[in-house]
Amino acid sequence: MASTPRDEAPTMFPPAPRTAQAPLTPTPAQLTWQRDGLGVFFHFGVNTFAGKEWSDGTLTPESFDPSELDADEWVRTAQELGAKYVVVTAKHHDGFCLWPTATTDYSVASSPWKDGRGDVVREVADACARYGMKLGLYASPWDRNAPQYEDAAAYDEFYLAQLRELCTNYGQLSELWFDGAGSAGREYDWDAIGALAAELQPQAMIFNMGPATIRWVGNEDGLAADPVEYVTTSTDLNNYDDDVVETGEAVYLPPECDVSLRKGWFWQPGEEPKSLSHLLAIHDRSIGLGANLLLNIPPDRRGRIDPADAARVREFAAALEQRFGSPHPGTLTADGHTVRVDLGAETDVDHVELVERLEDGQRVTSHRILLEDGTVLASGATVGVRRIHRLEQTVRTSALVVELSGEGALLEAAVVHDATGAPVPDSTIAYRATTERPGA
Ligand code: FUL
Repeated sequence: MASTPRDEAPTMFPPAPRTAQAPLTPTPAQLTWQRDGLGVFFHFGVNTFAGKEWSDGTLTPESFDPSELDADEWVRTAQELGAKYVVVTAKHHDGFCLWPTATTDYSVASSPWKDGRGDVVREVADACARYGMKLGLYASPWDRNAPQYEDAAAYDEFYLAQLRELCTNYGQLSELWFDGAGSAGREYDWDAIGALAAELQPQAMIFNMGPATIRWVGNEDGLAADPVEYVTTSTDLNNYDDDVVETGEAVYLPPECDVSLRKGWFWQPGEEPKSLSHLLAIHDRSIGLGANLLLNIPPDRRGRIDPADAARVREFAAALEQRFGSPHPGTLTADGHTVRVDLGAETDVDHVELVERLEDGQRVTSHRILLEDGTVLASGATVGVRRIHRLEQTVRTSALVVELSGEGALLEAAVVHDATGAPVPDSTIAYRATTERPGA
């Protein structure tokens, strides 16, 4: 995997080797993406109409016919949850394209939807523009419809042409989502793909493959491992194989946790959204640990958000608002690795959120939060772009002390919350997403 210089748009050139004493630093675009924190995934395509998670490229385009597709509703739902970006499955493994591509007939142009004149990617891009939402696109490298897939050179050319359309026609993209599923053992022309992305979408994050700038967290449960480290030398390829992609050298590659609101990625009749307490736990163990969260809310066969999902998302948004909607920022005074957080007045505190200064790299290796009398309220390892501690009990205080370890460790902010009466996360999530390959 190639990587990018830290302070410019991604290019094809790997950075100079770094030493352990000089932590890798994020590009401004990586930092912006990390600060955005929350995204919403939309899995939609021929699978939606067949009740399938994967299909093999033989489902007829005739089946794709959403009766009331409402991209504004998709994006509004994401916005109401506080998401800053959305990612749409422009092409899933089946190869069906949600935009009228010139590269294949296997697309919306061959469907009855809008008499073949529709473009789902355009509708979502336009809705994003209306709502001030950033747009990311998922385009599966594994393509089970393309006849040229077995011919690597021919497929590379075909896939590049698809990516060129997507990177040219839909405005600025925040993320190109390269799913490694089905691609174990297959090499694509990442040099050319990276060059295309650098030329046409230099600000877009590259998810997990090729010249990646962000990585997959390694599971589809939406849960990051603690500590969340941004510098790594490897990333897992996909949910179904054990393949690990070695980066060859240490790279700054922050993780994104993807998880579906429902059991499956595509809308299926009879599935239910996850419980509120489960979603809150996912929030705390992704965003709360300094990773990004990409929550999938799959549109149904009408092209609308299922009412049960919409209701659960509203509950989730309301609970997050109750927990974190009235932040109380502290004033920081640092003395070496000890930071005093002045709250200005006696305040009820049951959550503490720390923000590390990351421009010079992730430096904090461990931290503790204390009262001024030395009582330890919380402790942990990394802080990163945000670290949220839910305290065992509410304390009333006008100041906190944060002790940091790590060379050059600095806090940018400390914010406290009083979430009295708010719904609480499930601390014992039993659910794990399947790692079985879905049948086609
Ligand atoms: C997986 C894919 O195989 C699923 O269908 C889904 O797209 C998920 C986000 O990635 O590995």
